[in-house]
Amino acid sequence: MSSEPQAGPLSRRRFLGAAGAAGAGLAASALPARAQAPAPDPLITEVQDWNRYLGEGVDKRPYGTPSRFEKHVMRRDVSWLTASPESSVNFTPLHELDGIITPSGLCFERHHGGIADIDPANHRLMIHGLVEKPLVFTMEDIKRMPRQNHVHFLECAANSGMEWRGAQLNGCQFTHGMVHNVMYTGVPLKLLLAEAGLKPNAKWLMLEGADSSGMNRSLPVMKALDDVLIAFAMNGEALRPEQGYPLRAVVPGWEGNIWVKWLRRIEVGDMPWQAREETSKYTDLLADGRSRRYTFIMDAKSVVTNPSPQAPLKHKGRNVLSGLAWSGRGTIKRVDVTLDGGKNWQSARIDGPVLEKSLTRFYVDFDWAGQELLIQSRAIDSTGYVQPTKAELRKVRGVNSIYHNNGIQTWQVRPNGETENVEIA
Ligand SMILES: Nc1nc2c(c(=O)[nH]1)N[C@H]1C(S)=C(S)[C@@H](COP(=O)(O)O)O[C@H]1N2
Ligand SMILES: [Mo]
Repeated sequence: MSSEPQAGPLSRRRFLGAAGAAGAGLAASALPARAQAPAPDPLITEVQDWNRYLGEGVDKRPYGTPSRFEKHVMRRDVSWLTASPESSVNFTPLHELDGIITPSGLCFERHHGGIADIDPANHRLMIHGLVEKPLVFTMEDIKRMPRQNHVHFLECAANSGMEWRGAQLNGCQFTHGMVHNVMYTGVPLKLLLAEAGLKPNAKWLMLEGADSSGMNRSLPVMKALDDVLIAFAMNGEALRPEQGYPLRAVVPGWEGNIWVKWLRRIEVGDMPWQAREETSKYTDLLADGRSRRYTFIMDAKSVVTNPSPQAPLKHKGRNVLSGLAWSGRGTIKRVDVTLDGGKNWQSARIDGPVLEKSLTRFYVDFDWAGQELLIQSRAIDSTGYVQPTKAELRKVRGVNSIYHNNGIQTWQVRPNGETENVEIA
């Protein structure tokens, strides 16, 4: 893909767009630069194949897939990050997406033991421990209980983890792509717990997966009684196998690790379990050797997805800057954007639904004269919390950490449009 600003003959879209905008009386600065007159364009003057021949019938795509021209839109992994693809991660192509919903087939995946292949007829969820009545639910039992729909982001605590010691990976897919945003359908966990009846000393739950890693995490009962869902559907259809089919925990605003997939067991106890994933992993080793533990909530964060290293600027004049902001503590109240490394800030235009603990889409419509840009975004959430700089984070947390890096990201756009991951002091 060329990152040079486009020269050459005007495209049809460009010509019509300019004429239409002029007709609507927009300010001159909002118009793309244009040549004197459009060159003759065969895409306008000649009939194309797709306009001449019958297309495929309705019997060819019982389950639809994207256009063959969209094959570059895919999850990507970084082979040197992990020892095997079964205990690994791939990344959401954030720079190719818009709006707030992540298409199911593009949601990043994080597995500790590969994808469990579960026949829902043979799947069970057991609730036991400090309960009046231990219970075993089939999938059909769960689907006969009152259900709810909620859109939430899931962010792995290791998202941006490679960036603690400085700019590393060249693309927002890799620096920020361990996040997805999905509409879930499921049963509130508090309803399942009410059926089993919590004993008075019930304080913690242990959630366990049915995959080969049997991954487990401790969840405080208070959160379980608040907004946790036991979900069987995402984006209107059954969960994808990668996302925990047939059943997963949805723990809004909290780190992805605790969203146990292929959920098969909930044990009720009075203390946390000190599982591997909450002791050796997903804890933050501080500069003084102490370790932050049970840091469940994902603080406010944002990233400019376009332009970014995989999506350079290609045109001078009118451009759309786009990005995502989210907070595990509520909604996004405002996003500030700078194009000059923090000298000037403006409020971005938020468009689309602004939901609790959900990705939120923002835009800045701007003119580019071809100068170097240093682009940053800064999220402010409904609690008033302001996304910190990386320097501010390092002051408190040191550089031993892998997890919970919500620092401000910088992209440098060069005069030729190429865009790179950088840090500025
Ligand atoms: N059973 C089970 N649940 C799991 C995992 C796993 O390996 N096994 N990975 C966890 C981690 S670390 C994350 S970040 C999220 C990733 O969810 P996703 O694959 O839907 O993106 O699932 C969590 N739940
Ligand atoms: Mo994770």
